[in-house]
Amino acid sequence: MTFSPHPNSPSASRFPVVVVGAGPAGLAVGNILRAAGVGCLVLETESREFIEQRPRAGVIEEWAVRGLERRGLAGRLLERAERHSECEFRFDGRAYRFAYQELTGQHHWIYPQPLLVTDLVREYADVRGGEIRFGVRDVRLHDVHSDRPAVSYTDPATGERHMAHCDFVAGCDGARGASRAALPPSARISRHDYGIGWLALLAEAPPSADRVLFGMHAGGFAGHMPRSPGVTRYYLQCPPGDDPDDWPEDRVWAELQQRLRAAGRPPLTEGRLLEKRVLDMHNYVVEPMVFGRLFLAGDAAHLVAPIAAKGMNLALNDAFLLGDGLVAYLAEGDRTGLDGYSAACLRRVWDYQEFSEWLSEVYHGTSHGDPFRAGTTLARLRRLFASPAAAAAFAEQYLGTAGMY
Ligand code: RFL
Repeated sequence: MTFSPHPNSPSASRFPVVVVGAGPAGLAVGNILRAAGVGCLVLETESREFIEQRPRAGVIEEWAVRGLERRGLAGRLLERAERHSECEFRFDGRAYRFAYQELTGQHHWIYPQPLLVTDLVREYADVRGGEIRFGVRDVRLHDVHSDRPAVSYTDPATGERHMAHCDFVAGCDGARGASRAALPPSARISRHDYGIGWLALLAEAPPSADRVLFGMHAGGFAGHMPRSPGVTRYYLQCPPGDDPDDWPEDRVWAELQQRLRAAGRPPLTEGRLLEKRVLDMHNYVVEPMVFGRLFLAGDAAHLVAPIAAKGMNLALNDAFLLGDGLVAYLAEGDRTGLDGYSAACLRRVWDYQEFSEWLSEVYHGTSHGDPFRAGTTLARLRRLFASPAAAAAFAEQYLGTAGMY
């Protein structure tokens, strides 16, 4: 390992790697580094309590679960997560089960993101002894194009400014972090806006089915995602920028009941709404994902609207590749993983973006008032249930099992 000497200043420190952001990506990278004995510092703007409760994702693909397991990070997940084998499409007043596990041999694992983050923080900080600072302010990246990059931040308790020198910066601070702000003009950012909003809801209500439900309805898409025995995530398509206050509980449940109604299925079990926010559905991809000594991972590099439940899975894929690549280089001088990092991540990123776009048309194509789009959307749906080849292709993309990654 090659480390530069400690800078001669009381408020400066030196780590082989500084990880910016303690979401799934940053914490997975930190854990991989600590397991190999590589020193690192994780910087996070929020408090530990906040990140351990922030509700978001819930669906983890089986390859990602196995990736966590191989790195000793899935103990509680394997004990507590539910496994799903099928999902259900509802359209034209009927329900159509889609048994993806029979087609791929793999499951979706249902484990709320705050539980995964809680597990990863505990393992990193309390078990593997990793350094982490919560609540830091004014995080700034410096000299990432030199071989002596650094990250500065303000300590929330003292107000003192610190400089952490390092060999590499892992930019894992999501869509609005300091890493994205530090990108050079050469970064290409490709964007796609669906022009659609989703009202994202968390309900204190048991799931109404033991599977994910997708409702395609002339009034708009609706989704049902089990999260735990007492909590269910729901989505309702709405105009982008809609005000959540225009969606009182009565209106929410009336729309959900209507859009997810299907012959032979009971009405949804209703409950108090714990979260209600409007997401404007858009995507972006930053290319490449490496700028000098700054390696982006997760939402900092690519945002994928939660249409196909892919964002956290991509964040974990990046983290595995980056963590392993950094360990190989810092411990053995092998640069192969770091050199191929961006291209390897982007293969899965673009494939998942394409699938999300395809699925978005399935979800939303019947609700635009355009009979042509509604016709082609229904043709896609019917094909899934009539053609074994189409079903196999869908299952492979939905579970992320393609061999090409
Ligand atoms: P995160 O989770 O945003 O973590 C970034 C962390 O960085 C901190 N931060 C900073 N730290 C230091 N300095 C700064 N300047 C900083 N600025 C920010 C933040 O506080 C945060 O702690 O990014 P990461 O690790 O890349 O993980 C990405 C996932 O969080 C995201 O892709 C998923 O939540 C997307 N997503 C889903 N993905 C799935 O794979 N399956 C799902 O079922 C799924 N459901 C969802 C979702 C996202 C949703 N929302 C809220 C958009 C459902 C929803 C409703």
